[in-house]
Amino acid sequence: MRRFVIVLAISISIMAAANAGITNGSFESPTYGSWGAWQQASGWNYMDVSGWGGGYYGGGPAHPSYPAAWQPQDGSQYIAIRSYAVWQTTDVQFEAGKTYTIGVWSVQENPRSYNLGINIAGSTDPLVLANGGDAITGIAVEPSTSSMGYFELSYTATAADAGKWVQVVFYENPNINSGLWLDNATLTVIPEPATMISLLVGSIFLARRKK
Ligand SMILES: [Ca+2]
Repeated sequence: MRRFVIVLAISISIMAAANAGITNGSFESPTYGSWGAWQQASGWNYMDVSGWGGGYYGGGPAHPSYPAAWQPQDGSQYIAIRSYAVWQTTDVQFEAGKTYTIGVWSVQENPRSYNLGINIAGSTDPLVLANGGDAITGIAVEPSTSSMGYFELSYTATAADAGKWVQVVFYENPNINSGLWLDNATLTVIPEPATMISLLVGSIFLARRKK
């Protein structure tokens, strides 16, 4: 039984691989000595979504004048955006039937609804972001102003998505224009139910054989 539990635990961890494919999801690289405007996190692309050039982004350890609630959730660094999007193409390609969950931690400057946008996009070209119109799915949520909270968006790929590169996008709604802090972005991939069942059956079989 103990062996079965161990094998089962390993199987489950293989089934749900957190952070698969996201580069620098915790915004820890490069290491900055202090918070700075226009400091970028490696692996991420920054895009002005305001259309009026009045946005902002920054990154690094928490600014000394930020309140206690606005601190990194994971590690020692995080980023801020206002009227900007940050996005990246992961090294994961969609497979039909698998479910893709993007998670991120966020806190915002002012209480504004629909301020944090999370999109999942898919490109046939790993170097190009499908623009907003090509987002496969998206949500907009309202982070707390008093503490970092976790938000996520899930999507199950169809046959039409298969082979496209999974792209993750976070943006601050340019019609709202209130600062957002972000940390600890993750991508979790869950196989379709049939695959999960066969993995479970395989685990049971292995555990029995080893008795
Ligand atoms: Ca971090």
